[in-house]
Amino acid sequence: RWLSFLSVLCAVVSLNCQGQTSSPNNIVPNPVSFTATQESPVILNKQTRIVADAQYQDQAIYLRDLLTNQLGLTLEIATPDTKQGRHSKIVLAHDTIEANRPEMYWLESGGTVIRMKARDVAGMVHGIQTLLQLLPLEKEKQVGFPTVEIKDYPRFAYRGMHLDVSRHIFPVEFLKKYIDYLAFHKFNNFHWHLTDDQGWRLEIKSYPKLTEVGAWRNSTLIGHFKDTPARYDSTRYGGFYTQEQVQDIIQYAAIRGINVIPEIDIPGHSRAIIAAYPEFSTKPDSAWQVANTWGMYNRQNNVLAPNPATFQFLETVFQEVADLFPSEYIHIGGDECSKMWWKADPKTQAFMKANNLKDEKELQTYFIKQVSGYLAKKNKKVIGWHEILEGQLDTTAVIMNWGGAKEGIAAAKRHHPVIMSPGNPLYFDNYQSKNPKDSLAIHGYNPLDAVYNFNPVPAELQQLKLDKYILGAQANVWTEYMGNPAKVEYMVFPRMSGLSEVLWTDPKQKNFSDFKRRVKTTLVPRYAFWGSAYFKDFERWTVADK
Ligand code: TNX
Repeated sequence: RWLSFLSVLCAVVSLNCQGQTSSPNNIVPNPVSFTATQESPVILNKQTRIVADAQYQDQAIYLRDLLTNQLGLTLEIATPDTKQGRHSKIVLAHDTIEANRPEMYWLESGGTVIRMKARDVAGMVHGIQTLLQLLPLEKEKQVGFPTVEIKDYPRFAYRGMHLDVSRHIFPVEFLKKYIDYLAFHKFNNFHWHLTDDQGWRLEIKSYPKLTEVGAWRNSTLIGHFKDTPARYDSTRYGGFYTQEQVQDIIQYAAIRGINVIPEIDIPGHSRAIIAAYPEFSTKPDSAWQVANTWGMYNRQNNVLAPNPATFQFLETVFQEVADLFPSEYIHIGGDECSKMWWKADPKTQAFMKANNLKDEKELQTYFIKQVSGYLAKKNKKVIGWHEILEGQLDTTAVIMNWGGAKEGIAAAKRHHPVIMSPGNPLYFDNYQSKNPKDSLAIHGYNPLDAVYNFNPVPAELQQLKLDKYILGAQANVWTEYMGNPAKVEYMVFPRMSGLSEVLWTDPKQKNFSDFKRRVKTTLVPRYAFWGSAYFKDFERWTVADK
């Protein structure tokens, strides 16, 4: 049946079928249900119109621009009440009855119509991605779109990709490209790691020195190769995003169905803050510099001191952040807070005593609770790295476990929602090959099959019927050794494509060798079309390689 479908398709769009395999479903991530019929395809040409309901006008423009880019056809956009002619149509319909789940879309095509139905923007955007994957990557005057029926929705509600812009900063244009990558792969959250020891990257109007001072360091990474150890020179490096740029990015993402979650990492990882405002540190008289090297920075002070000025600062900053970002969740970091500086500081010890905090873990929890309180006043909830559970928090706090699965399991047992992001296999800063000449990366080995075969729901939680606490998963892209956009792309492709299927597709419909086939038919040509770098040797390296 597939073969005869393909031959009809090929007869009409003879050029476009070259190189296709015998399966008509080349879509990544694999949809819930896909049926193709033998009817003749819908012909798209420059008369074709995009007919969009009021809710989807922005997505109509988004689709038009993508079609222009991909096919060289710029279609007119109409609303359903404008008089329709005999031209073919791509219909973007708002529908809550058939599209009865969040982020769901139906895509049906036949005769002269391609119709997509969705109840929300994200669902419509997902439909658009599928539609584009069913079209060739060539400039054509006329193309045939196969007659299909696709009903599709995600396995997990949270599907995230993170990007660290502190260790290296990337231009706004690249952040938009990154958001396009997320949209293509049907992710719905961009976790933007905006602050760390090596640079504060977000304009804060009430504390201008955060960017005047905190955004700059005196070291630049040179060399990206494993066989040449990382070297630095002492040129000034840095930069930041203005609030205007941030708003532009948020809006760009929203049109693409993506929520932007900012992370302001406290009370550790705060060296850039104390370089700008030493009064918030346990050693206010020291001249701290923004960190010039990587690592946990244990031995050098990077923690906030619990004094009134610090809490005033945190309240003001988090309120400004809450006003800027529409996201329901704000990430407050909370990872790797070194306790030694609190232990060594008499003022901190006095503060702990006065507030009945028996140890430094309780002080850390105190920080998290204060900040959660400031955010609650702005109707925001918090996400934090798993260390925030070293104390008792109320269960609205979402936990991102970066160690192993075990911290995620522990959090779910305490009835916290969990976003699984264990280092193994979801740290995309780790190596994807054992090739000694591979580009420089950090510690572990997370090849494509490890990512593809990852199950965000541990069996133990399933048995305990606690799996409902798993919201989804996220891969993290720490950029110590990613000094430019091409290196980021090299590290995320095709692993991010693999993760998209983990998060979207029913496990019963997953198959690694078929996935690799689709990477070749669908993704490799697109990586090239986008001008993106990627790791080409993904079939060679697997977890079995020692
Ligand atoms: C640990 S994971 C960190 C980051 C580093 C990363 C390198 C986490 C929450 N903190 O600061 O960039 O390791 O893999």
